[in-house]
Amino acid sequence: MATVEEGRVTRLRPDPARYPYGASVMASCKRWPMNVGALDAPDRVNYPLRRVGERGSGRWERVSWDEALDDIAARLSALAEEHGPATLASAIGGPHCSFWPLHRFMSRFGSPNNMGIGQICWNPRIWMDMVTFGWTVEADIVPGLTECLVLWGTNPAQSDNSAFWGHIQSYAAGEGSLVVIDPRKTEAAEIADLWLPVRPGTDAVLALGLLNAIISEGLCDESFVEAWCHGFDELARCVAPWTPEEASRVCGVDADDIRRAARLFGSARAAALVSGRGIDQLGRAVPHVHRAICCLRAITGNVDVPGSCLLAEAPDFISEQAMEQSDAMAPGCRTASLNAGRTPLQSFEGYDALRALTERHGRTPPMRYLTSALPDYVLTAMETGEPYPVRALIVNATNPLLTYGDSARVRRALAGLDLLVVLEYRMTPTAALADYVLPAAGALERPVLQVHGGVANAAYGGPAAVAPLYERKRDYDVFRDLGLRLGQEDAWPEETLEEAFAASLAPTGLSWDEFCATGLYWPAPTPRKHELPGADGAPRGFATTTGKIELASEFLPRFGGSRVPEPIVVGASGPGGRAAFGEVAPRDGGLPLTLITGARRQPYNGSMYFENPRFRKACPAPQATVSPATAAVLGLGVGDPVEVRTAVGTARFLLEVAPMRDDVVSVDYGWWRPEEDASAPHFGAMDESNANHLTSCTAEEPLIGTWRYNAIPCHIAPFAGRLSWQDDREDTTIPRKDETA
Ligand SMILES: Nc1nc2c(c(=O)[nH]1)N[C@H]1C(S)=C(S)[C@@H](COP(=O)(O)OP(=O)(O)OC[C@H]3O[C@@H](n4cnc5c(=O)[nH]c(N)nc54)[C@H](O)[C@@H]3O)O[C@H]1N2
Ligand SMILES: Nc1nc2c(c(=O)[nH]1)N[C@H]1C(S)=C(S)[C@@H](COP(=O)(O)OP(=O)(O)OC[C@H]3O[C@@H](n4cnc5c(=O)[nH]c(N)nc54)[C@H](O)[C@@H]3O)O[C@H]1N2
Ligand SMILES: [Mo]
Repeated sequence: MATVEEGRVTRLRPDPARYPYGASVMASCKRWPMNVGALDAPDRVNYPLRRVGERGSGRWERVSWDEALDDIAARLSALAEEHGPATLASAIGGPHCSFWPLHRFMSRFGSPNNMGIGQICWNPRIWMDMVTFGWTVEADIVPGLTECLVLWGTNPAQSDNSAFWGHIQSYAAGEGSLVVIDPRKTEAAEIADLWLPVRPGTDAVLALGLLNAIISEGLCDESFVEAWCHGFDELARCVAPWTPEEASRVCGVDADDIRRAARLFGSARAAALVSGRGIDQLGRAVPHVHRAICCLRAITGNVDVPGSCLLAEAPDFISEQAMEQSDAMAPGCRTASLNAGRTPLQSFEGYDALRALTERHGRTPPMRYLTSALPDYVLTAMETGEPYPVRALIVNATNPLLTYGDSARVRRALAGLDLLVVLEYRMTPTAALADYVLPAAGALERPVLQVHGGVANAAYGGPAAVAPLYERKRDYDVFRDLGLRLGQEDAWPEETLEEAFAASLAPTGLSWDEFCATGLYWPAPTPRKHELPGADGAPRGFATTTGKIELASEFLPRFGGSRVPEPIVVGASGPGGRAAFGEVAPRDGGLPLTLITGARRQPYNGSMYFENPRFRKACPAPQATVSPATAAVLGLGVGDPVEVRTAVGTARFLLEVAPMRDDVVSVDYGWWRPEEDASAPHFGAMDESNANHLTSCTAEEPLIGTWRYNAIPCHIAPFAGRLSWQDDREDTTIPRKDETA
């Protein structure tokens, strides 16, 4: 609830009448109050800026929007003339805004080259859920009804410290059991009944072990399997070798604990499971882990049942897929796809095949996400001109120099472009390389309608509090204005974002104002939809090839995938082990460990909010976390500087000690210094502690292309020098070595 005086927001309060409200969440959340200050922060970009010096030199001139957009449109036309429209790529990141305006622009311009981070966040689960169940499922955690909850590779205490984490805490305080699968003893693991400290990258084997135990102990829901599952015998055969003892040898979890987890999950009347990016970022193992999780749900009868998980409903509003206008793609768009023939699922072929199934139940998958181009391929096209040159890039709401894999590669590729346009709030290292930095309107300056990628009948949002300040623009207006300059008149009928949102909500019968009154549209999903009568009066089943849940997939083999989940292990723990990622030479006093990156930590988000002095005081330095035993072997204590090296590069952190596996180091991601010069060669100090100097974005998984941010062989050693963060230390609260237990 914003108080607006003379066009400025002077005060913000939580609004108990609107979603999402929770008194204790609002009291503990550090982020919402900062929005007032962020609106007028001195480092916000307020006017379109055009590069005048050399690329990255940090020399800019202020230009008008007309000058900027006229020139960008002219240069895009010329580049498209020379190389074809696919020479333009776009980059997005986390769901900071609605991405359909950018994607509509790209579809109409004629380029399929929208890069995202979907292949390591969201897509793998969406793909495997859809392939197995005919659509996505969401956990339905109901205290009193849900008897077992598994959190797998997710730590909502830090990543979703909203009503959701509160909900999990109250669930855990009740009768239901909580199982946490994570190499770190997270806050969630602390309150769990059972913590399975899995060796990073071995989750597929752990899942097969759980399936084995459930089947061999007779914990399957036999009537559900009989009626609704396809390929049970085949699944049973493939999990047979993976007794808890066998699985234990690979995944490092005690065999008895695997059995206990299987019993908790398998004997619960209703069991729910939530997975996170811990298992989305495992390269080649990813589809197998997700498929095995789908099978766990299915053979225990925990699909589309209250208290377990519910299949999402088709949206009543106009889906994101339609808002993107991806069916109206300019000719040539599809054939130019860099994914074609390389990542057969994450491609138009895979998408069309999936859609043919789901549309039988009236559901259209989000095309732009499930066909988005692999950063690896787009960067290669930038670097080498193969298979054709990608010469221009529009970056919207992402900071790829810090958040995409292999930052040095990303920086080189972006620095070599003919045209780089960045829509941003502030001068990030990515923006510093641009030809144009365009000032984006932020949270209070634009209406919001978030629709979860369009895979559910759920939307939340609300009105803008104020019109954009200075010359900032909403991204809808930027892409519309650019589109109109490039002959896209028929693509942009609504003049404003509010009108576009109103049009998309129209089929629900709600006006924009009616929606804004509560900020939430979420009719409760109907359970057991497979039992509803289909066209012929018989139960309609699931929208898969066989009409059943596919434990053995009839779909994936069409794209070179396996029918049943396989025991794929990646990283240091996998076959070929450390050599698979290149040899990392040991150094004096150091240790070879398995690296995981980016475990979430409040109050930051990705590469955001480091400009906030209060946050920096509370959390002043990027940390590398190891177990107490590992710290002892290294002879190091809390706050000591360490250097982490992989086959890709080096980054430095201060040591943190916490309960976790001894063979793992977990490093923070996103760190840079917004208070320093973001331009070359300093780039806001992004080279000192950047987790993505340690990762690669090489497409690894053959169906979707998922790369790896976890389970990476690395070497950690004491660092003899001083880190810049230590100079911040005087006025900070980070504990020193002498204060450690
Ligand atoms: N504060 C904060 N919140 C955020 C974000 C942020 O940057 N900061 N980012 C947002 C985004 S983009 C996302 S996608 C979500 C992600 O939200 P979550 O999915 O909850 O991600 P994390 O909190 O990082 O939890 C991932 C967990 O996986 C574990 N893990 C690492 N490797 C493995 C492995 O091989 N196997 C298993 N089983 N576990 C492993 C890590 O130890 C970590 O605890 O968070 C969102 N919320
Ligand atoms: N090593 C490692 N790397 C990771 C991850 C990891 O766990 N480990 N996680 C990955 C995951 S899951 C994700 S989703 C990505 C996140 O990657 P990004 O989305 O790139 O991460 P952010 O730092 O949150 O970048 C957001 C940028 O967009 C700007 N911004 C925010 N909101 C808006 C807006 O509305 N409009 C505009 N124009 N700009 C805006 C911010 O100022 C900021 O610079 O990172 C990925 N990278
Ligand atoms: Mo993400």
